[in-house]
Amino acid sequence: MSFANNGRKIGATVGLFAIFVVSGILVARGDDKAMTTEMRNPRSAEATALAQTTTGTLTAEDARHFVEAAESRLLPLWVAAQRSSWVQETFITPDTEEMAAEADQAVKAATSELAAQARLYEGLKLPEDVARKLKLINLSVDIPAPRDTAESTELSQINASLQSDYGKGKWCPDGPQGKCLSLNDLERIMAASRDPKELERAWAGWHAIAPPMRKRYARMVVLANKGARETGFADVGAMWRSNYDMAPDAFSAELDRLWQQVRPLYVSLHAHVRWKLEEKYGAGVVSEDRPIPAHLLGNMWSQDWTNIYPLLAPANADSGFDLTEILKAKKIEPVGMVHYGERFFMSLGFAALPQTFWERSMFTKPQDRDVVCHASAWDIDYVEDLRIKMCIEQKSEDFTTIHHELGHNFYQRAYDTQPALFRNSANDGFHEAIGDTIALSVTPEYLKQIGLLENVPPASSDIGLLMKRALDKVAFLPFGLLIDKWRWEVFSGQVTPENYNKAWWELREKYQGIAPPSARSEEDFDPGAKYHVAANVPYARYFLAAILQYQFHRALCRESGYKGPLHRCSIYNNKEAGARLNKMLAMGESRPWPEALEALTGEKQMDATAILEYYAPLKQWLDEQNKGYKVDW
Ligand code: X8Z
Ligand code: ZN
Repeated sequence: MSFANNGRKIGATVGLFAIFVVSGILVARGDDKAMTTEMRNPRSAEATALAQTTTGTLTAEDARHFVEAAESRLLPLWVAAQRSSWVQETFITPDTEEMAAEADQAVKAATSELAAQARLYEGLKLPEDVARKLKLINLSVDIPAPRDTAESTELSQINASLQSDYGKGKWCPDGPQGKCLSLNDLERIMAASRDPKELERAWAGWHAIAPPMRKRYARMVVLANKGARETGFADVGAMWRSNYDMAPDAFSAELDRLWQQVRPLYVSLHAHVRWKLEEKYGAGVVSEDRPIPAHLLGNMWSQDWTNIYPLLAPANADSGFDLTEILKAKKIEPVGMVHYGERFFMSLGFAALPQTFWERSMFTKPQDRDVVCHASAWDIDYVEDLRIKMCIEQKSEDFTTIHHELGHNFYQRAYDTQPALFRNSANDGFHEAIGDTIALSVTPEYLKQIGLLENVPPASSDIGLLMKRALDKVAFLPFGLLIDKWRWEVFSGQVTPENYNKAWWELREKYQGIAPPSARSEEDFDPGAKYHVAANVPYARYFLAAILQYQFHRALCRESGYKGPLHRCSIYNNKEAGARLNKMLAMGESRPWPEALEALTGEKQMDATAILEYYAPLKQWLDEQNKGYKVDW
C-alpha cells in the first residue's frame, strides 16, 4: 500500500516494489549459464558467503548476485503480503487477519535473514547501486522481526490485530447492543458540532478504542526492537532515522532545524485561533493562559483545523466559496471526484490510470462489513495493479485526500522500470508530498477552469483562502513532528509503558500547544487512537512532506514560467512542469534523496522558505490581529 512497502508501508500502502519486471529479468537469467547457485537459492548464498568471509574471498560480483537474488526472493513475498493486506483491510475478519499476519511474517522472516546475510558484504568496495541495495534490504520493513520464528509470528499477529482493532473501532454510547458510531460518524461530529460537551463525548468515545491495544503495543515494541538489534540498529526508532541518506542524529537535527524555521508561523496561527475560540466558547472553556483543548479544533486528532474555518473567517476577506457545498450542489459522486484528480495528473502529461484501478479500488465505505477506512494507495503487483482504498464522502477534505493518494499511485508507476529495491520514493517524505503538491494547484482559478466555480474571488479574499489552507497545512506541522518524537522515545526505552500517555500529552503540549479535553491517565492509550500508531506507519514522512510540497510547488511554478504570488499558482495543464516532476519521480529511490530533490528543484537541501513565502501575507495579517493577545503558551 502506499504507506507501505509491504511490511514497508508508505503512508497508506504497502507495496512499492514491482515484481514483474524484476522477476522477468530473473526468469530471463534463469537460462543464463552465468546464474549462480546463490542466485537460485539465497539460503545457500548465506552459507557460501559465511564460508567465504572467513577466507576473505567475497567479491563485489558476489554482492551483486546476492542483491539480485534477494530481490527475486522478496518480490513474490511482497506481492503476496499486499494481496493479503488488501483483503484484510477491505474485509476485516479473524480469517483475513490471520492470513495477513502469515503473509507479513513470511516477508519479515525473509527480510531479517537477508539483512543478516547482507552484513557479510560490509567492508567490501562495492559499486554504488549494489551498496545502496544492501542498505535498503535492511530498511525494507518498518517493523523488523526477530529471527526466532515464534517471536516473529507473534509480532506479525500483534500487528495485524492492532490494525484490525483500529479498523473495527466504534463507539457505542448505549452499550454494544445499542447504536454504534464509526470513526467517520464521529469525525462528522468533530467537524460540525460547536457544543463542547458533545465534542468531548465524541472525542472520548473514539479514544476509548485504544486502551485494549496498550499491552499488545508494549509487547510489539519489545519484539520489534529485538529484530532491529539483530540487524545492527540500536532500536526501531534508530532504524527509522537511518532511512534518510544521513546519520540518524543528523536526521533528527534536520527535523528540528525545519521545525524552528516554521514554528513562528505556527505560533501566530495558534494564538489567533485560541483567542477566536475564547471569544466563541468563553474563558471557562478556552483561555489565553492555557493550551487549546484538543476537542475544539474540528478534528479528532487536532491535526487539521479546516473545519473551524467558519469561526475564523476574516471579516471582508472571506474565501468566498466552499468546495464541499459545490460538490454537493453539483452532485459529484465519489468516483467523479477521483476522476477530477486523475485528470489533473493527465493534464501534466501522465498517462490515464489503468482500467483495473477503477474496477478494483474501494472508493466508498461498504455497508456490510468492517474495513480500514483510513485512506491508502496501493501497487499490488508492483507493476500496474494500482488502487486506492478510501471511504470517500462528498467533501472538500476528501477531494484533497484523493489528490494525495493519486500522488502515490503516479509515483509508483513512474518508478516501475527501476530495479525492485529502488521502487520507492527518494525518501518517504517525497512519497507523501507528491499528491499534496498537486493539491496546492487546486486554486480558485483552476476550479473555474474545470467548471466547478463560477467566479474567482478577488485578491482581497486571499487572506481567507490562505487562512483556510493554513488551518490544514500549518496546523499540521507540529503534529507531523511529534508522533515519531513519541515513538522514538518509546522504542529507545526513554518512555516506558508506565508513561506512554503522559509522554504523549507532554509532546502534544510542547509542540502543538494543546491539552486533552479532560484529565487522562495511564488507563488510557491515546496514541493508539491514531491510525499510524496502531498500524505502525512511520510519521516523520508527513512532516517532511508538509515542507517539501511547497518547495516542489515553488519549483514547478517556476518551471511553468509563473511569476505571481505562490498561493495563486496552479500548474494545471503545464507539460513542462509535468516533465520536470516526472524526471524526479522516475528516479525512484535509486539515488540519495538530495539528488532527486535537485532534479526537481535545483536545490539540494530541504528548505522551509517556500512554505514561509507562501503564507507570508497571512503571517503578516495574523501578527496584526494578535496585537494585544497572548502568543505562544
Ligand atoms: O495518512 C495520511 C494519508 C495516507 S498516506 C491519508 N495522511 C496523514 C494522516 O491522515 O494522518 C495524510 C496527511 C497526514
Ligand atoms: Zn500518503
